[in-house]
Amino acid sequence: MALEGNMRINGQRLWDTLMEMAKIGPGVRGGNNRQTMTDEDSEGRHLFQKWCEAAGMTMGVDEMGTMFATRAGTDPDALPVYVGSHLDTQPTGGKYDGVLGVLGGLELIRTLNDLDIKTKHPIVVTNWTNEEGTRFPPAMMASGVFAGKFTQDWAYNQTDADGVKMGDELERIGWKGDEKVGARKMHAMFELHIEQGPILEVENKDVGVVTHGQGLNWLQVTVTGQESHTGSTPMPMRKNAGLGMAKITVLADEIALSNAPDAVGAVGHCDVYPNSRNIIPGKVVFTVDFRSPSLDVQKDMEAKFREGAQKICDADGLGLEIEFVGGFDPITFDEGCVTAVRNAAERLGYSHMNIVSGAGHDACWINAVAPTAMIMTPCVDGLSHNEDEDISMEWATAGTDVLLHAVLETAEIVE
Ligand code: HGY
Ligand code: MN
Ligand code: MN
Repeated sequence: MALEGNMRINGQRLWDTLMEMAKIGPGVRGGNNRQTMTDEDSEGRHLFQKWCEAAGMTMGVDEMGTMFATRAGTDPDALPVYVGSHLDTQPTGGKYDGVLGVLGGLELIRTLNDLDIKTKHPIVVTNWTNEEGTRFPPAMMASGVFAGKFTQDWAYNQTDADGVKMGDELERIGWKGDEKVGARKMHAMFELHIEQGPILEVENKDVGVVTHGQGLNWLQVTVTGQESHTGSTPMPMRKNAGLGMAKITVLADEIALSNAPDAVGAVGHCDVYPNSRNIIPGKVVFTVDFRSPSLDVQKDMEAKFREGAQKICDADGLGLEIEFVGGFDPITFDEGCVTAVRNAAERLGYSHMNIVSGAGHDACWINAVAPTAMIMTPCVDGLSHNEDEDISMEWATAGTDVLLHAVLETAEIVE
């Protein structure tokens, strides 16, 4: 059976499945708060496993809790083609970030069952643990361990704001599997994901053919001053760590803008101590997120930031510590897989364009150990990591149709 343009997924079933998952870990404004290693994360995992088993797949779980649902191929020795993304969300996340890639993979399997299509290579639908890295940094944690970028023990010992360890939470929610992380070998991997930016919608394209991913640096900054009374301490005597953070936040913005239009930078997290209305902050801990498609720019931004932050703190008599928390170099996806994605969009008649991923994804790490590519769908106003994140059923369907065809071209249909 050849790959035909009329082989398409069931868009309504995909949409209904997305809405069903969105009921787990609801946010406060219509999005989701299903953070990694929470009871809501576990509930979503159980629902995903139920759906996978109903579709005839067998579930494996590794020691980082990543879930691998397998549909057998006709050749048991053939390496599987992997799809998937992540079910964990930001604390004020949307319904589609990551989830579309996991449930789009499930829809692909449901469609193969409907069409009674067999493939030479097995197909595996994956839910990567802790892609967001917001509760337990860094982002793409489990896929990073899988690709050998972080050790498992280091990951287990990462703590959240309350000092709780990731490994302890993984045990508590009962999702620590027995498979050795990274033991699985892949024929290829495709990740479907919303763009999380405005380009595809502005360019009126159905599908993004992701050729590259920009690099990312997360730097944790600790500025120390002196706690003292906000009323009775004369201004010249103050060692205000909060003021230091404000100046360093502006510095990060200026460095990113000086590398426009591709580089970006922001402070997204900050903890002020003692965080009292009438005490000058004695310590502030915050994270700077720098990204660029160019490794040289990425390194230059970090160097300029370290130099500039030290100058600010020296001038204000403040202490400074900067710790590299996580990140990865810009990546180029596999030419063969990218071509399979482009062929799929052409065959299906979907408008498409090449695009560089602005966000980090599990595929960015898996690209280091297997031929990998990504498929992106537009999202409304380019908004993501916001409960108002929104996509259309048409966009979700087009992206998943392309995923179906790219995977079938790679997993080889058996007559
Ligand atoms: O930070 C990222 O780029 C991803 O959304 N975790
Ligand atoms: Mn994501
Ligand atoms: Mn995200």
